[in-house]
Amino acid sequence: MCGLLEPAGLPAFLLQRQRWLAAELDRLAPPDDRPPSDVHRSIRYTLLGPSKRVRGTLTLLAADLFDGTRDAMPAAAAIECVHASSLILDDLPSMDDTTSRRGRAANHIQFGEATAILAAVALLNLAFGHVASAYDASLASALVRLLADAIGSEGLIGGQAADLQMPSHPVRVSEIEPVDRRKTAVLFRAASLAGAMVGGAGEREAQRLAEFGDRVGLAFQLVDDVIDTNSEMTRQSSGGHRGHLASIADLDEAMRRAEELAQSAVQSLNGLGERAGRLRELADFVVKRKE
Ligand code: GRG
Repeated sequence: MCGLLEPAGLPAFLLQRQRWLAAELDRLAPPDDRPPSDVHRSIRYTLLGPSKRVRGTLTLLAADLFDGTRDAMPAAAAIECVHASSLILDDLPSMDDTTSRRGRAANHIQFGEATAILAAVALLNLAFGHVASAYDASLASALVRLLADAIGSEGLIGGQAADLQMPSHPVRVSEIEPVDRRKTAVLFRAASLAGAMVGGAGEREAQRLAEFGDRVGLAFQLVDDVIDTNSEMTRQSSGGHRGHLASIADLDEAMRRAEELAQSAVQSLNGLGERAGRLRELADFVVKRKE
């Protein structure tokens, strides 16, 4: 069954959507005992592992703003598949070279590098296949395009390529921000926009939600960089080291910027009505989280 990460202070409606999403992912992932069972175990290990599932939740909350009749769950699950794929690839020895993730062995440590790579590619196929079969042709093709652009060389792949070129010394927020935008904010933007598209948002509403996703995603990654920099400093002071990892020179500056981005994300929700309150709470959670 699915792992849930329930950080302190997570509002009940977020927890509820995390649970729905976890159940959908459990149904979507091929069973462990179906061949090739090593690849299926590897897929399930990361897709159903302990996660906040914040991106898929964002898709569900964005769709909730509208009175559309289409179910946003397949789009949200596809976004989570892309996220899981990116985590597996990110940890590989040729990338961040990380041996642990979410408090346990990284996927390639648990299953070997070849299986981890196959699982990561299979997760992308799962994402595309799922949206292609869940929606009518026109929405499915728009969502496939959205995912392809988000993953591509101007999205996650481009962000990761830039991340690998980052200097090993601590950097200013202005240096890390363009990398963080592609590496992380692009998928948050796609998650929010996918919800708008499934919900049946108009062009201006969709634009507002895309902006919300972009800003909240960048804030999320900056907070992540601060958490990582803090834990790397603790690790180094006790003689450890965690592979390639960009770190932040001025943690206060990064937190100020994250808070500013979260506020401006909330401003992009102006005009979207009462139900946008949940997205405001999500933005608040993103900057206050400690893990
Ligand atoms: C082809 C999909 C694909 C990617 C290739 C490897 C890569 C390019 C990109 C890596 C992008 C990446 C892993 C960015 C880090 C984003 C990040 C902050 C991850 C942690 O997110 P959480 O905290 O994770 O939401 P949980 O564990 O809660 O699911």
